[in-house]
Amino acid sequence: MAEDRHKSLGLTDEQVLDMYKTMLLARKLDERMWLLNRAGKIPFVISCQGQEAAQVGAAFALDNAKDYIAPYYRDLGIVLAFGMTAKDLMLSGFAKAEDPNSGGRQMPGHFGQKKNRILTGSSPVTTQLPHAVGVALAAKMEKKDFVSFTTLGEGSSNQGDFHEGLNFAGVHKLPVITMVENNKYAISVPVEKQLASENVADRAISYGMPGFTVDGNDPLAVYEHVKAARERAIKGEGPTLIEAITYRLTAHSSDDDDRHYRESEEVEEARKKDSLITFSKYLKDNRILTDEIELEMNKNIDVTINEATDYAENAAYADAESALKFVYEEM
Ligand SMILES: Cc1ncc(C[n+]2csc(CCOP(=O)(O)OP(=O)(O)O)c2C)c(N)n1
Ligand SMILES: [Mg+2]
Repeated sequence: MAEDRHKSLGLTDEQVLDMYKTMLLARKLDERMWLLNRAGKIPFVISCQGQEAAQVGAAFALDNAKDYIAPYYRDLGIVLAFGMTAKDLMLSGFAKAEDPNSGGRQMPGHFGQKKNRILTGSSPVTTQLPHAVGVALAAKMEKKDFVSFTTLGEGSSNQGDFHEGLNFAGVHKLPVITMVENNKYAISVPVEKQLASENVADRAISYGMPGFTVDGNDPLAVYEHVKAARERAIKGEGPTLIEAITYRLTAHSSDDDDRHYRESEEVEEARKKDSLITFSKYLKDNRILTDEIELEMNKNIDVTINEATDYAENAAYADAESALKFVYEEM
C-alpha cells in the first residue's frame, strides 16, 4: 500500500488506528469464541476471520449515529463499529438473558440492536436485503438524510431476495448500499460452482446501479467505495452494489469440517494476505502504529475480552416462562 493513502481519503491517523483496533478486537473476540466452543462452554461460532478489513472499512465509511445496517452473521467487525460491545456479543455467545440481540433465543450471529439501528436478522440467508431496501424506501419517503447498508455472502447472492430487493432499489433509486462479502465458499461449495459470471458486481448493470469489485483485504479500498456510495445515496443518486473479495479463514462454522472440501495449502496461502498483517504493516510503515502501541492495544483488548467472557459466563439465563414472550400478544 502506498504511503499515506489514508490521508488522501480524508482519514486521520487516529481514525485508521481506530479501524485497526476494531479489526483486532473482532479477530480476537472471534478467536476466544472458538476456544470457548471447543471447551464446551458455548454452543456455536460463525466466524468473521478473514473478512474484518471489508467489514470495518465499510462501517467506518458510514455514519454510525444515523445510518441503518442489516448485517449478516459474519459481521462482527461491522456491529462492533456500530456500537455493539464485546460484552453484548459474549452474552449472545453464552445465550444469556441480557443478550441484546434476542435475549439468548437466537443463535449467535443473528445480530439486532435497536439503539444502534442494527436490524434484527433472520436465519434464511438474504432476507436482510429486502429489509434494508425497505428502510431506504422509508428514508426517501420521509426525506431523511440516512442510508441503509446491508451485507451478504456471495452464495446468498443467488437467492431470489437479492434480485427482488436490488431491482426494487434500482427502480426507485433508493439510498441503500449492498456489500457482498465474497469469501469464495458457500459452506462446501466453491465460488466457481456458485456463479456463472466472474463477479457478483457484474449484476449491478441489470439493476440500474453502479457495481464495483474491490479488494476486501484492503480496508482503505473498501472505505473509499462505501464512502462514495454513501455520498451518491445521500444526494438522491440511488443504490450501489459493492463486492469485497475476501477469504474465509476458518471453517464455515464450529459445526463444519473444511478439510473435506478444500486443501490446507489454499488456506495457508490466503493467510499471507491476512489484513490484520498487511494493515498493521501499512500503519507501521507510516509510523502510526509502533510496537509499543500494538502491545498496549493487545493488552487492553485482552482485558476487554476477559471481562466480557467472565461477565457473560456468570450472567443469568432467561427465565423459562419468558420463552413465550414476544410470541403471543398477551399471556
Ligand atoms: C435460504 C437459506 N438456504 C440455506 C441456508 C443454509 N446456509 C446457511 S449459511 C449458507 C452458506 C451461505 O454462503 P455465502 O452466502 O457465501 O456466505 P458465507 O457463509 O460464505 O459467508 C447456507 C447454505 C440458509 N440459512 N438459508
Ligand atoms: Mg461465501
